[in-house]
Amino acid sequence: MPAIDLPELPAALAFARSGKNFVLTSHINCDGDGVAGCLALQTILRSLGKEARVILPDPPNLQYNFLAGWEGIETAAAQAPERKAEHLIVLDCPSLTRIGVIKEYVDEGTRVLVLDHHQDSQPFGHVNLTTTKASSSSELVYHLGAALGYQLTPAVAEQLYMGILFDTGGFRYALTTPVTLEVGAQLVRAGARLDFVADRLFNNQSLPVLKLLGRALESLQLYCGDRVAVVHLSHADLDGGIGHVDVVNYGLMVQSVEISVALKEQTPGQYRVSLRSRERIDVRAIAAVFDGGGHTRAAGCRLEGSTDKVRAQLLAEIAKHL
Ligand SMILES: [Mn+2]
Repeated sequence: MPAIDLPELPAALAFARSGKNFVLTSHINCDGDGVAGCLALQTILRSLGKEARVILPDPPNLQYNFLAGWEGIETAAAQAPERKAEHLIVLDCPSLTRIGVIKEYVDEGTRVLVLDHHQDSQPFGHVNLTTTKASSSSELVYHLGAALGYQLTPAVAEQLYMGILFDTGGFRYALTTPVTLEVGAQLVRAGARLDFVADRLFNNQSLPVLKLLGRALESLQLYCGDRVAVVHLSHADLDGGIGHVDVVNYGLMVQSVEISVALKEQTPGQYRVSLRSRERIDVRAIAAVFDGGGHTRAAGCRLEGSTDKVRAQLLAEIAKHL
């Protein structure tokens, strides 16, 4: 059985076994790893006779709607819930501030378990199953489930496989380890359909989103001696409910580019910034300057101002890291 060193695994097992009612959640703007990991862990806990609800701070991207259990996902209401959580499990979230309105479910009686693999992860739980050696939170759920003696079903194997595929970009990014590949193999043995999941995850755009990607590529410009690519989508581009389009990775397709930046104007004058790098450059350190975070090769932050100002601020910081 593939395994990694997780010092708090015994405490996490005790947490799972001793609790009765669980709330599972992830960070705001939850990604494929968080959604898939929550759904898999929900089934694992239910197999132990526990009550487990997946309650996310905001509605997840419809891109993952092929996952088993999708229709049971709840979104937190803005107002305080009737009942606080007894046992809260937070997946894929480096700090308590990033659970958004889920904080309303926490009081002094709430026991918190954190499963996370971010470099800047803060141990904010009573128990913290955190390591940078796991590809994804879904991989951590695999290890936790295996240690609990859970027998994988095809549906859960497929959820975990999708979470891992999402975070590793199809087993391509550096956070993929030999253990990640072994876990992937176990999940396929247990019934995850690898071609189906890859197709649903990566060939799952609407025509408007694909056209938006075209506009993003059209905006691509190179800076710093062609070593930095910047794409930009204005609020007008993003308006109309299109919301999610993953454009930042395309900048790295340009041979000379070492850092790719995507600027998405979520609301007028407010930018969500994504950063990606090839080997060598730590974009998390760049994002951290602007109160963001993430991983060495993939990070993000938020900035305010005009496009020119935001771009200039970022390029000034990036230049220090080239
Ligand atoms: Mn993750």
